[in-house]
Amino acid sequence: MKIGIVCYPTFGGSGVVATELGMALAQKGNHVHFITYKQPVRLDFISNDIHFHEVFVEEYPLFHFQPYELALSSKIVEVVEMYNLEILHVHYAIPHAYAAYMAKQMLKEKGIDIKVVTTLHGTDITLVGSHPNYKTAVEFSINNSDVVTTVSESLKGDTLRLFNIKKDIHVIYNFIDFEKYPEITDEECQRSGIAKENERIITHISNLRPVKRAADVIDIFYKIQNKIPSKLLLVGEGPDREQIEGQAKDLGILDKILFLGNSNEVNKLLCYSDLFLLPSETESFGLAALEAMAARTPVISTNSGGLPEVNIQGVTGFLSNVGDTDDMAKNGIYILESDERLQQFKQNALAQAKRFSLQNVLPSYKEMYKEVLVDCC
Ligand code: GMT
Repeated sequence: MKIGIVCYPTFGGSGVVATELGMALAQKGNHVHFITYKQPVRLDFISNDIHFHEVFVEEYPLFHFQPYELALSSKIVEVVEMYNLEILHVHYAIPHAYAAYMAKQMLKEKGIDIKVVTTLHGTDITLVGSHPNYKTAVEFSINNSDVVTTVSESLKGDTLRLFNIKKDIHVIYNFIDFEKYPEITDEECQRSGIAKENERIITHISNLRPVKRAADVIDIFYKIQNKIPSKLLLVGEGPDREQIEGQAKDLGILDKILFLGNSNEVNKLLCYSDLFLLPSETESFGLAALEAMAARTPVISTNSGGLPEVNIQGVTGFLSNVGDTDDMAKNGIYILESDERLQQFKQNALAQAKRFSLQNVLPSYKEMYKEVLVDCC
């Protein structure tokens, strides 16, 4: 199959999923064309079957906002025509589904019927997409996609609740490529460089946007380290970084926190981890939690959005109400205070993550592509 993938090339979950999917499809012999404004950060696999097409937006003094959608839809038309693409798979509705619809209409005029698959990822529905400024266009582009998928049942429910949707929505869960999560021995992991032998290592990975409630991460960690000697690894960059650094300083725990910035090697960083914190306001799936579980790390999360579909209460970790940092800290301490219990939770986390392996999820995408193409011709 010849597939075009439109995504954000950054560290966000939607771009990560799109890139991992593209690489997996190419490994299976499909021709994959990434169309975006920068090389995707997770694109670490080079092959004849992977192409990257950069979307350029020229600055012009008249424009207060640069017309990215216009440049993107023109680039899609160019790439579909040049490489005879059969399917265009866009990740994150805004503005990708809208640009794909425009490209589809332009291609129709040239006698080309490109099939558009839109995968909704979360904030494109729950936070941004349903805002009155965007809702009409987002709803229109979802309804005019050939196939729509969401990354969890919860996000499907949100989409149907917030928009007037006239299409079936397929749920295809996010996945994990276990080849990137090999079993790492204690010697290889070298956790002694980060923490003392008696200390636990706690991790949080996110884009530090308000929806992640990073202040709750600091609060939970503060409460845990009062009872259990521990260190916090904070991976990611974002608008709340400065504020939480100040919060940690005020609480006197700055020396127990390592701010590591963005990383495209989270699989390696997670080998240090005993516990993962994800106290988000909402999370359509929680790819970061799944990545932690694949690295044998139990998860303390909220019970919002799709998190209960990933993190299982009392088995792979615990789920609490948004903002209940006392409960999250109590649950974290419960897991960390016993070596035996921690090992059991680690094993359970890995077993649950395996349900979302690439091998289990990729066939759903391939079947869906085949159905779209059969429907078309
Ligand atoms: O906020 C983020 O984490 C980024 C955002 C994105 O679309 O890039 O993540 C969303 O998509 C991920 C991949 O499908 C999901 O795992 C995240 O739960 C979702 N984030 C939210 O819903 C807040």
